[in-house]
Amino acid sequence: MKNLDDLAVFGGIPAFAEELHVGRPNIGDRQRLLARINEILDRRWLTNNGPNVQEFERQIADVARVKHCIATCNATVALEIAIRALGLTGEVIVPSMTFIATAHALQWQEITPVFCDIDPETYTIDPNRIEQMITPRTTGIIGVHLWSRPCDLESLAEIARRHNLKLLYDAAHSFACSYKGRMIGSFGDAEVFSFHATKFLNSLEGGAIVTNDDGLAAKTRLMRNFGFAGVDKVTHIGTNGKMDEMSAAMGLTSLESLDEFINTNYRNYKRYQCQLEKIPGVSLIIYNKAERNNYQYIILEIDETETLISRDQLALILYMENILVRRYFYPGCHRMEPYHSYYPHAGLVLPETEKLVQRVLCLPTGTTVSPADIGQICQIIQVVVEHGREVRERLEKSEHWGRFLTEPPDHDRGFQSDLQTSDQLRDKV
Ligand code: T4K
Repeated sequence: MKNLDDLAVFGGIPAFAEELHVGRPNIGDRQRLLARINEILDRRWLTNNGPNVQEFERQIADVARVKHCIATCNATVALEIAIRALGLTGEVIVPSMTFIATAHALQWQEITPVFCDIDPETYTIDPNRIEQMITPRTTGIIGVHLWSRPCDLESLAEIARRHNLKLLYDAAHSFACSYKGRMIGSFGDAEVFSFHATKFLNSLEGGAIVTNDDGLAAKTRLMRNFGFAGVDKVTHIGTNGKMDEMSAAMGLTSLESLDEFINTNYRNYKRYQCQLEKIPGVSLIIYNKAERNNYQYIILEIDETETLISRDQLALILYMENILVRRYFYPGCHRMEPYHSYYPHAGLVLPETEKLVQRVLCLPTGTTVSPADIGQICQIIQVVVEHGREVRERLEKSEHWGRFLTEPPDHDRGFQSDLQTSDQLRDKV
């Protein structure tokens, strides 16, 4: 791609014949997976704490260097169970800059999520703003290790201790990451991982509660299985949060390729970084090289004052090229329902969140994305930014952008829409 007329948004052919997704699942050794599935079928033990789930729990606990792992059907249910097991009620302080599941897991149990702003450096919950949000109804804090970068764990622990609050971490993005040399998984009262298909290590659907607290582990185990403490004996309110054997088989197979997945993500990250660093106004979020990380999110920040085109304009251009970027986590939980109706002015106390959700774009990575793909993506970004002013002017006169503005998406799913090809996108946008 050399000039602007080659861009699909201006009538060129999309750079990719097939869509490039953010969150395309990594698949480990297919034969190993199929062998496991055959064993499951032969054994006729499909769920309810089967051998694959038990082994998966052992291995996850081992990687995270934590005493207990309770595997679940997904991370949202894991959060709900952990929240209930910790006895959270009333109000819980959470960042708005997270996937909606973090807030919903509270609201689902009629607990009010109180949205706290993020630190402008780390993009995780800002410890300096938490104390002013604590009320007599506050029972806990949920920190989110956003895009796998850890929260300020010492400060949060100190605030929780001082105010006698429970401390839970949404570590959905952070499996196999470390903080000051210690693996994520054993901080706070408990942490929750996600092994959803879009995560670098997946079990189809899946999640886990991890903790060093024996009592909490025993309680969450009961709660995951309707509260059964034995046949015909229920000792707790519970739900059905169990992981099934097929999911655990996928999880175990994925674990065998853990290093390969991380190496590929790292290679992709470095490739993006190397090609983007020469383009003014765009940068990738930085990961601390001294720590272990999974590099599963490639987060591009756009400084519109330099690029002259906005994040949304760049997103539209890339989308038209069949590069299905995402605006994670636009527009912030506080602007989604029911929270927006409950607290229409929440944005006033979330200035850093409001800024960040306008600046970031998540780019494709994982084992299905090749170095050549990354080269092409970066080249498009480079051409667009080099001609930022002209692109903006042409785009703003174009039907695509006009229609995009008159039918604005009300959240990211609306932006992504259900479109499959750039032709359909052209029709729609
Ligand atoms: N806390 C945090 C901080 C989280 O980020 C998440 C989940 C949770 C809690 C809850 O975890 P789980 O309960 O899900 O275990 C996706 C994932 O569904 C979600 O797990 C993830 N975070 C979130 C960041 O991303 P969507 O709504 O963006 O998914 P969707 O369907 O639009 O797919 C994303 C992209 O991946 C698309 O381009 C399509 C592609 N894809 C997706 C699937 C499922 C594939 O290519 N193949 C697939 O099988 O939420």
